[in-house]
This record gives sequence, structure tokens and C-alpha cells, in this order.
Amino acid sequence: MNQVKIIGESLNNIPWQVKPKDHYGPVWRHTENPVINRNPVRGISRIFNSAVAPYNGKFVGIFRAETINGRPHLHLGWSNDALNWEIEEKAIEFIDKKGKPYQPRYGYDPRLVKVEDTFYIIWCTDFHGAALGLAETKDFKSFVRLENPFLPFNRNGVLFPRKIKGNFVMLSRPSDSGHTPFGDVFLSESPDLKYWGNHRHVMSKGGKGWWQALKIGGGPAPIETTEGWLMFYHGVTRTCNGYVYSMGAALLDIDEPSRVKYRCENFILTPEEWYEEKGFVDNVIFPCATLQDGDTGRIVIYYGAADTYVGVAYTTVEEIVNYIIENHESVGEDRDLGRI
Ligand code: BMA
Repeated sequence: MNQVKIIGESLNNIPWQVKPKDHYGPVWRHTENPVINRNPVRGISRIFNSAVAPYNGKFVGIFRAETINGRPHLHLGWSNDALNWEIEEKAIEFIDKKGKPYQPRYGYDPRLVKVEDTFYIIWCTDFHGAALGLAETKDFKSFVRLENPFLPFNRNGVLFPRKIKGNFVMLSRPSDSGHTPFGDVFLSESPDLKYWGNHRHVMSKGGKGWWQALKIGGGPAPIETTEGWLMFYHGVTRTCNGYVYSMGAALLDIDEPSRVKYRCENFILTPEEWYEEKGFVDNVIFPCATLQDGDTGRIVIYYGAADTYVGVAYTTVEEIVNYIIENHESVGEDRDLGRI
């Protein structure tokens, strides 16, 4: 095994369970999944596809909460152990830079990423169709919405956790207004989070395996490692009973992250447990966040399960990076800069 390290802070209070002896594969589930069950809070029927981050010795989360009228909104939550969550009954109230209310009509699939001293929330909002919403906070009390970064239709906005060559970098998946039956991952840069350019193609759907044949989309914020940016993402296949969402992994070049170094041919997690196979939408694993410890290389992955629950899974940077390299497929044009 190659020695691989996370380039990042130590975080020794994250949840952890050792890999079961008979487990095959680089990612294993928390034994008490799901960590968020149905009807977790009054007025909220389901929480899934949500993001968490460390904050002042505790953990904070931005949760996709499906309210009892069926509309999704973003709710704040807190936890001491990153497993048991207290989620607020009221949705987050966003303001604009002048302090005026600037509430999204709906919000789903949030990512929460700290860059320097600010936390950014990126989510899917309504901007005359599905598009990316963007907001910042430093204290989780005031949430200031910034300009919508991209035109509709676009989903799965994922900010990198640091600037690269002086620019913010965002992954996204341009799409259509419905249940997009296509889609690749692209990357865009911005000096100020307002003006975006240097658009690049990162990764195509497809590949040798069929599990990501229909579309792919970014997941948690990429993790910086000594082998490149570790990117977890979701890949979708179409069956006669609908879509199936699995989790995949790839390594992107550190300085030019639109270049894919290695892409794992196999899924690293696919719906197998009852809470992944059966729910509001069956057969969905949708990763949105990780917590990781730079000292031990432990990684905790948070994923939405069956559009109904939140699940937790574990890996280590050595285990997952070596698995990607050992099982990589030819990435062809994805290795290019992605300008054409
Ligand atoms: C996608 C998004 C996700 C959802 C998935 C499966 O289009 O809407 O929020 O988890 O479909 O239903």
C-alpha cells in the first residue's frame, strides 16, 4: 500500500468504527445507521442529502428537510458527537448583503464548505428552474446570500475547501429542469464568488461499469491528499424500475483539478441496506459531506439514503486512495484540462 496522507487539520472527535473483519470493499457502514430517522422534528417528515462540518469543538449541519407539505427547506442543526443531531424546527432565514430577507423558495442537497474563515452553503434553489444558491456565514446566526453563481439549470454545486492559484473553485453539474437523464461534472473558477469563468469539463458519465452510465454529480467537498484531491461523487444508472444512485470516487490533480488522475471503475457504496433500498425514492445513496482527521487519515462520509434517511460510512485515506488506484479505469479525455 502507498503511504497516503490527508493534507488538513486534525479532528480527533469524529465518529469512528473499525472495519468489520469480513467486510469486502474500501467503505463500511456505521452499524447504527440510519443516524437520522423519519419524522425527526415536528413538521419535518424526512431529512437526507445533508452537510456537516466541525465548528468550535462541536459539529454543525445544514440539513435538507422535507417539510410536511412536501417542500424541501434548509434547516440548521447541532451535535456534540456528529451522530446525534438537534435540528431546528424553523428553516434558516437568509438575508442579502443589505440585511433584507432573501429567502429561497425551496432548498435542497446542501453542501457546507469552509474556505479560510468563512463557511459557504451551496444548494439547489429555484431560479426560474433548478439552479445553485450560495450563502455565507461565519457564526451560523446570520446567513447572507450571495449572487446566484450560475444560470439555470445546474445542480450539485461543490466548492473546493481552499482557493487554487488565488481563485475559488466550484464543481457543478449543468442539467435540465427535470429529473435530468444526463450529466457530467464541470468546474468553474472565481476570484470573488461573483464572477465565474475558466469553465472546464472534469468528468464524464459512463466508463466501463454501468453504475454511472446515466449521469454523475459532485458529492462532498474534495479532500486534499498527498495523491491529489479525493473526490466522492454520485453515479446513476437507469433500470426498468427507475434510477439507482451509488457512490464513486476519483482523484483529481492538485493544481489543475479539472484533470482526473484516477477514477475508480467500481462503485464504492451502492444501495444494499433496507434504509438505502426502500424509502420515498428507493435505491439512493447520495453523499454530501465528509469529516476527516488529518492525523489518523480517518474519513466519515455522510450520505442521504433513499431520500428519507441520513447514513454514515467510514473509510481511511490510505484504504480509499489505494483502492481507487488499484481499481482505476482509463480516464481518457478526462485526463485533459477539459477546455474542449
Ligand atoms: C436528484 C436530486 C436528489 C435526490 C435524487 C434521487 O435529482 O433531486 O436530491 O436524492 O434525485 O431522488
